Formats: sequence, C-alpha cells, structure tokens
Amino acid sequence: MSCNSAEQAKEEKQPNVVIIYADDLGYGDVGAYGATAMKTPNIDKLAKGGVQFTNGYASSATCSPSRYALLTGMYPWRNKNAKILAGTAPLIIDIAQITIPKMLREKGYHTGIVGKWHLGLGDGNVDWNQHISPGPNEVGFDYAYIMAATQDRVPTVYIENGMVENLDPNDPIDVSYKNNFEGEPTGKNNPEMLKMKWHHGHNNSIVNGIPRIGYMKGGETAKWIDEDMADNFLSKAQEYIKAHKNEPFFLYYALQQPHVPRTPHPRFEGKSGMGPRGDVIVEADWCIGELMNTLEAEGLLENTLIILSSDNGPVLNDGYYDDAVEKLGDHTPAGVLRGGKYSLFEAGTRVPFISFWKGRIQPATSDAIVSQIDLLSSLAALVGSESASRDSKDFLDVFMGESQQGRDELILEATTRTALRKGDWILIPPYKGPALNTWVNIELGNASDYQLYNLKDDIGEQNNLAETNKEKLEEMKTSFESIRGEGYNKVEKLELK
Ligand code: NG6
Ligand code: CA
Repeated sequence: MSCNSAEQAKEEKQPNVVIIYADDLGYGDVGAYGATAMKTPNIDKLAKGGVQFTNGYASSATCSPSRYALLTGMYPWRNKNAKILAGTAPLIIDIAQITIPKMLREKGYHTGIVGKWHLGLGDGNVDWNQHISPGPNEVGFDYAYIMAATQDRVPTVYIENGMVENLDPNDPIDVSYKNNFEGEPTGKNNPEMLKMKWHHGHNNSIVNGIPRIGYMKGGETAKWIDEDMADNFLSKAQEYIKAHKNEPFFLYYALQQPHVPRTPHPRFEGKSGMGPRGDVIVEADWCIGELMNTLEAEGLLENTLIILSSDNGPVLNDGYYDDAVEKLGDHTPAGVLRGGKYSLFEAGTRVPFISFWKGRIQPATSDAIVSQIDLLSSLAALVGSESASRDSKDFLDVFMGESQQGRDELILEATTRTALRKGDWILIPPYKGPALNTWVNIELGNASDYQLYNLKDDIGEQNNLAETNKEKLEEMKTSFESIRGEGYNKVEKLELK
C-alpha cells in the first residue's frame, strides 16, 4: 500500500465531500489570511489544520460564473449565459453536462445543496407556484434547499426540491424583472417603508423593509426572514448530514454571507464592531464552526474532505447604506491585493481557499496555483471516476497537501473580461470602460494598454511592466491567445444592474 496521501485517499471508502462556499468573502477577510480586526476562529481552524492556499482562485469575480465553473469544471467565459443572473433567469447548466454532484452520484454518493443557487431555474418562464424545473435536482443534486438567486433579488423565498416552501396556494407568487405589479410598493416610491436604504440599484419590491432587485407579488407566508437565513441554512445543512451519515454524501453548503443585504441575526449584531458586513462574517464563521461540530459529533470528520472558499472577492458598498465603508476601520477585506469584486485585479478572484481532512491532510500552507475549476477533476480522482471536463485539471495531490505543483496557467474572469495568470505573472489586456466603478469604489482593471505584473515582487499590482518587459509581454499574449482564442479582449461593456 502506498504511503502517499492522495493514493490513500482514493483507497479510503468513499469519503464524504463538503464544499463550504461563502459569498463575497475577501482574501483579507479571514484571520488566517492576515485579518486582525476581523475574527474568524472557525475558518482559521480549518486553515491551520488543513492546506491553506495563498494562490487559490474563484473562476470569476462575480457569483454565477464562479458557481457555474465550480460545479461544471468549465471556464465560465465559454458559456455566454454565465453572467450575474436575474432571479427569473433560466438554468445555465446544460442538464446533459457533467457536474460535481452528478459525477459523485454516479459513484454512489447522495448529493445535496443547501444555500445560494444563482445558476438560474427552469426555462426562463417559471411558474413559482408549481414544481420548478430544471434546477439543482436536474443537474445532480438529490436534495436541494436553496434561494433562487441572491439575498437582494426576488423571489425572496426558499425552494426545496423545486417547490417553494410554505407557499399558500391562495396567495400565489408572481415575479417580474421588468414591471412592477399594480399597487405594490417599491423602494423607489416608498422610502418610508424601508429599514435599510438603497444606495444604487435595489429599489424595486420591498420585502421585510429591505428594497430588492426585481418585482414580486404574493407569497407572503413563503417569504424568508433575512435575519434567520443563516440559522435556517445551517440547520438544513446539519439535518442533511445527519440524514445521510450512513452513506457517502456530498454537501454543497453555499452560505449567503457577506453578500448584501447584510442582515445578521440579532445575536451577532455589533459583534465585529464593523457594522453588518463584519457581523455577518462573524455569523458565517460561527455557522462553519457549528457545521464542523456536527460532522465531529456524528463521527464523520476523519472521513470527510472539506473544501472552503468564496465565489468572488470583497465589496463594501454593494448597493445599500449599511455602514460597511463607514465602520471598516483598519480592516482590509482584500488584504494585500488590488481591486475587489467585479475586478480583474487579484482581489476579484483570489480568495480564501482551504482543504481540510482531519487525520489525513497534514497542516500546510501552499503557494500552488489552484482554481475552483479544478475541483471536478480532483474529486473525480478522489472517488475513482473517469468523468472529466474540458477545463478542470486533477490536482488531488495538491489539495491533499502532497504536492506544491498546481496550475501553470489560469484564465481569470471578471464580468466577461479575462486575464491570464501564468507562473508569477499576470497579463490584463486593454479593456474599455471605467478604471474605477465609483458606485462600489473598486478598480476594475480596465486600462487602454496592456498591464503586466509580476506577482512575486509586486503582489499589489502597482508596477506595470508591459513597457519594460516586452519579451514577457509577448510570451504572455501568445499563451493567452492559445487558450482563449483570437479576439480574447473584445467583450461587452460592464453593466451592473
Ligand atoms: C449586482 C448588484 C449587486 C449584487 C451583484 C451580484 C446592483 C446595482 N448591484 O448587479 O448588489 O447583487 O449584482 O453579486 O444591482 S453576486 O455576488 O451574486 O455576483
Ligand atoms: Ca458573490
């Protein structure tokens, strides 16, 4: 028998797999990644007890594309629909496509998702009062307890295996992203009804005093209570683990924090000293600790591979007045990185990334370049599946801490624009559009010339070497074009709507 962990892992009897996926959690938001004012003891425990990646990437600087890539192992820029989706958007994963849950299910796993979906549902013409399909169940999840899109988008209801939870048939749900429903208040017209004020966007239907994106009517008994969302998702995730502890299972636990609107449960209010954004990170960290406690109490920790990451980088003001900027103090959500959510600079996609397996993965820090896109092939290797996708690579040994040889090159995406990471280098082609998104106050990476940075010497991407290192520039351009094809820098204009 081999003494190599990756080999041993394969011989292990079908370990459980848990992916914990935060929403908009930044590289610098976590203690283990250098945060001091923000306390994340439970995430830190995973980081210190597992492999903590310093070069771990989400595939995109926004949610839907990253989630698409995570589950399918395909670069999101190959799918023109993989953009930030409305709550009424159709499913963007082809039901014939391989996904992590499908691959694991073929190997005898029970598969579940609890939390944020945001990959579209149905065919674009969903009747929210009937069984909603296709959705997570059709792309590989045996069990699905989700919110359709984001916490700031309607419909503001939970959906369990295609059915809206707690729906009163006498109060049917109607959703539109075009027009309001007759007589329904909106954030724009009824500021007196708001407990949270909108800064940009987010001025359509009001639910629980919070103005949202999109219009919704009906479904009163089904509407979620924002402050209870974390507890609710946590308890569903815990129930899932308990119900399936006697068979190999895959749980995709997609936390909603710290995405807007930030609505900590009252017991977390004021806990971070940074206002709601900090408080919901404290809340998310607590949830992760509770989930770990459940795995431990059920005797599953030694037989469960846990991956923790985030779908994109951090943002402070993402459309509501919630003190994220005002109460930030010295905290740096992006850490040493430049940019943030929506950005082609590093903070857009470089995120906390941890693999943890008690007793199996030795604690280590890894500088290997890894992407969430590689989880499909790496998990396939773990369970002995032949399933593969075009872009996903098997780095099981890297995730197991047995090797530091990750990716040589990786395409990064931000709102359909792409950049190339190769070795220590980053190439950002010229893109039209503002250098700074003034709403969110994030540098997007747009410039009229090529940008070339050496991350080893210049992690903050301050010194553009495109002019002085022509040789490297040409080499990077050639590599970029070989992966991305001609015209790789021609994209649609960034629109945040
Ligand atoms: C943007 C929203 C932002 C957030 C984002 C999606 C506006 C002005 N901004 O369009 O608040 O919802 O979409 O975030 O509406 S993500 O993490 O799901 O990609
Ligand atoms: Ca996100």
